[in-house]
Amino acid sequence: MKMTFRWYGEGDSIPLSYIKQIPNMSGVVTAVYDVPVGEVWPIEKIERLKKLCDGAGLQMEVIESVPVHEDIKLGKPSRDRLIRNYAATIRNLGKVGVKCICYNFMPVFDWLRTDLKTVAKDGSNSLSYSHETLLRLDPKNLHLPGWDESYTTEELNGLLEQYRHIGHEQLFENLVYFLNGIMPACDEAGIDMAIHPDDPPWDMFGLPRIITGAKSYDKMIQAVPNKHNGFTFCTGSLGAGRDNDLPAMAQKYADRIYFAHIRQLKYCGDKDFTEAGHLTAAGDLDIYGIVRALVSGGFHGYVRPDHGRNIWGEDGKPGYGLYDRALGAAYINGLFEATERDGA
Ligand code: DNO
Repeated sequence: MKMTFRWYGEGDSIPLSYIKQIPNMSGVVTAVYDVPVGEVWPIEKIERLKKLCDGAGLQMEVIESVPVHEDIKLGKPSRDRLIRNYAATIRNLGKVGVKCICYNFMPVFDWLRTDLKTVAKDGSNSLSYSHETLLRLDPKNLHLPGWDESYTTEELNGLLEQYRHIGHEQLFENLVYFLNGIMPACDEAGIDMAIHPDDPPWDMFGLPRIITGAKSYDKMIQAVPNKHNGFTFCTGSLGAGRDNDLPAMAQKYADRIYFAHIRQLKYCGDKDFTEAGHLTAAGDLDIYGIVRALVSGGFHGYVRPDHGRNIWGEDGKPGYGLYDRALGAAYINGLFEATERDGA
């Protein structure tokens, strides 16, 4: 495995030099943030980012995310041009040595939480989700750090309206159409596409969500067998779905999991959860069992510690501060070292 750390580009308050000091850090997971969704990422911008990473002694082999334009998800006629643009971005990324692209196919909204700073007994704080609170939220007025937000309120209204005609099957067909359109570019560039699961893995505000567990994984592989069609195994997103057996999934799909987001959840209701420190004992997901299953399944992908808490007085970007993610990386390194040596 290759340990990585998410870095939000030059606007990130965490310097690359700090990231480099975390043990076993091979590189960063980053993105070009100032190109409108749907347009081609110019090679100059990609090269600039790559130069910064090189300068810090960090690789830039994973991009999270190249966002997918809503017209592609909606299957609108403009999608063919947008898919060509996406393919051009893939080729440009391939030129600088990118190996893996994390993306998602969630309509309109990316990950959702209802509180960004839930305070724990020890004084740390983390993200949390309450289903009851969510049901009371106004979808037209939601913002989360890290979202690719590019629409006005009117556009958002329009989008929500258009999705009223899109069900799960249609959305899945549109995903397959997209993947078939970009696979030739992936073959050429040697880039793996790693879809991020829907977070949380259920429908939101009447919008369909389709990447929710093992059944979706099987369906995707069957529809697009090309090896460049793979997964970002996000333990926290999939783990919010109480029916998902994460160690079993990790073992079964290890050779299609190109990127693993590892984080912990503490359940506090049928659908509710609070994010916790990475340690297995800190929550309800068997982080040790998941790593062990990845290793024994033959996983060779990238890993990053996902959402951390705010600890030691840090007031970081929710989920993306330095300290707890660094602790997470150290813990995950230990799990991999131990399980790899044991031959899992
Ligand atoms: C949240 C992240 C997601 C993820 C995208 C991938 O913390 O895991 O925003 O980057 O869904 O496209």
